[in-house]
Amino acid sequence: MTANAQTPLRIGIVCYPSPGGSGIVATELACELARRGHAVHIFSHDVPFRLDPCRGRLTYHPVKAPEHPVLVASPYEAALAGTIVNTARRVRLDVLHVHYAVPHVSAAWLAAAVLGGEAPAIVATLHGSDVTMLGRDPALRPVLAHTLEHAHAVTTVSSYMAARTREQFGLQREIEVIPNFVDPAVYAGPPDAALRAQYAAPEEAVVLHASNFRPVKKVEDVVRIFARIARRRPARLLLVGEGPDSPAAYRQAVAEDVEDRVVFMGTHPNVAPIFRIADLFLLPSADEGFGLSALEAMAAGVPVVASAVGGLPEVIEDGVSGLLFPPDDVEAMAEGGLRLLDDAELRAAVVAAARRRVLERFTSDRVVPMYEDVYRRAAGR
Ligand code: GMT
Repeated sequence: MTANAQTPLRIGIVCYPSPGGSGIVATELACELARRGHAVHIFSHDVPFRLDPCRGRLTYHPVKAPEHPVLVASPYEAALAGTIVNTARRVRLDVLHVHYAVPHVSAAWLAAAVLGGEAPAIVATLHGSDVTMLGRDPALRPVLAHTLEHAHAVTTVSSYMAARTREQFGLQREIEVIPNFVDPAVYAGPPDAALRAQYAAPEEAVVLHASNFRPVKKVEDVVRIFARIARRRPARLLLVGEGPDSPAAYRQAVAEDVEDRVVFMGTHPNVAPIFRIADLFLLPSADEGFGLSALEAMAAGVPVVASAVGGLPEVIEDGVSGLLFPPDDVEAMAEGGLRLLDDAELRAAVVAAARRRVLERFTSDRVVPMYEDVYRRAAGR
């Protein structure tokens, strides 16, 4: 039978299971692809965060690296390659899509070498610190540069990331930009008044930050900005997620004397209802490949104050669909936040523009076909 554009593909997706942006994008993509009729096989060392809603429609392959007294480091890369080989020999994958370069691109490369003529096309998507931080490591760089140069397709989540990738690895090849996406239906709808009442009194503004609390997210600045807002009007800060800087965020809240106004909510797989009850979202990061959480806020009708770094200016048009400020300028971000909270007209205009922007550029219906197109070209299907 001749394959046509509608032929379902057999797609392997490799990602991290933890609640970071790359794993979330990979998981949401896997679910969308399965919904569109493709056979999807997901490879990870644990069940990915946010996989639950579509579990029945795809196959999860756990990657377990052996432990042995001789092994000083986990042979995860080899175990991942071997798991991919074992699966591909059974189901003949058309495409293997790896999210986050380290060590997924080299594991895919190794699997393809073992599979030979049966190997799937390798598609790599680069998200952020895999290029901007790990990509700078001299021990990782040569293998990353070589495997990326020779993958069937490379995509990045913003033009900023494409430029950083070219510069970091000296790549000559084409890099396609495919942005992060959301299903707008998941974020639409009114705030849940009962949920909101659990966290804030009616007169209090709900300020939100959600991340994996890594240093690049600058959660101490989130608290600094919030404290400046809370000195001028009643407000609560909801912190969704956790990570290495959670203790620093708490210490900062104590130092600013706002710890009784800050709620550490921990990690939640279903964040949309929490986004919907917020009045302001803060993302003062030092860098962002894209800034998925800002997009989630925009989809939920929450105005965003963020730093003008990385891919964020490609997501938010400053002064139109959100407010951007130089990183570290907590005073300006607090002033911007207060304007959005206190000026109903500005707030309504920003929220409407942000929603329009999400619908015009960043919905799953627009973005997932971009990946399908890459897969078909890479696999010749
Ligand atoms: O932190 C990273 O660099 C890795 C990644 C993750 O898994 O947390 O996050 C990145 O990927 C997201 C999805 O593409 C982007 O929206 C985030 O901006 C990006 N984070 C950073 O660049 C800091």
